[in-house]
Amino acid sequence: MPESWHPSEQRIFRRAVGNPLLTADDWPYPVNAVFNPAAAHDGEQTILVCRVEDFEGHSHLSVARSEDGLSGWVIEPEPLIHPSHDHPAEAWGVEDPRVTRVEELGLWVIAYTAYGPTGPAVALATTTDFRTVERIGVVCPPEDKNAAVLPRRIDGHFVLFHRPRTVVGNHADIWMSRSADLVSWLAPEPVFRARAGMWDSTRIGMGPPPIETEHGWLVAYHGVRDTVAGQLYRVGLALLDLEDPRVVLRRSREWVLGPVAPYELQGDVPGVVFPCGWVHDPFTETLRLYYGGADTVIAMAETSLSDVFDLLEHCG
Ligand code: BMA
Repeated sequence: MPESWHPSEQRIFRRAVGNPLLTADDWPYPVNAVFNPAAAHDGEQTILVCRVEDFEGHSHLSVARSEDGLSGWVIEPEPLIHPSHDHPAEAWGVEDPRVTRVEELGLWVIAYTAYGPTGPAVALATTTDFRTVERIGVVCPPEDKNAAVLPRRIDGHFVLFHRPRTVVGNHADIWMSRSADLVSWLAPEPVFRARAGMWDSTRIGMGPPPIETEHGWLVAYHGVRDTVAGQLYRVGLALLDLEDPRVVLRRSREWVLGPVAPYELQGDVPGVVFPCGWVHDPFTETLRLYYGGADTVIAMAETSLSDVFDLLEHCG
């Protein structure tokens, strides 16, 4: 199996030798799959908020911690967010978290998909310690998912990226909304769209919360393409304007990570790499992207900001 086979992949991401880093076998109780983790670093440890699917087919979110972000994971025996009767919008599970440190509030904000009979919706919760959460609740009604909050306000507003399913044209693109309080959100504004004829032609969705850099907000997103063998989920990069993130400064034409490793090609949903978290180490410039492989396991691929900017510099 080639480690990578595509020009952008060769230049950018290196898969961790220990992939997959976490599987269902690592869990302290029987589960079907662990995938699509949010990622955070609290100054001491890498914290993954993992989507864990049980044998009813419902997901909950559980925390795994590691000193080096690669090994020695300590997994909480109790879920951090579990569907409950008090939250009917989550009756079918909670999925695909993204975690943002919002310094102004002294909190981590978790954006996740609340899944229930009315469809997937965007929900928010906050935590200080990844041991308990305060639910804000559903903030974008169905059908909406793939949400991530920016770490700071822009023009007095928090910003949430999300993926509403638009009625006209049945598009599934990346939009953003603004809020003064994280609770009430203004009408969505378009950011960028699926590209006809390309690897991200069917649907796109925000990956981890964008990172603020001197060049703009760095975005990793997933792009989907329909094929006769099913859907392929790959990862692309973009840069958004720092003060007006509706403005796309750069966008990779090629994907930078796609399913080629066995743990990305075999599993419950073959052909999926789905990133929800990354950890940037400002001292080493290392950027670690944590992602789900084939909706079954958790893996990581590493790059550096300079490699990322070298690539984006050559993109329109
Ligand atoms: C998307 C989400 C993800 C999943 C992906 C591939 O719609 O539901 O959780 O990883 O499909 O199945």
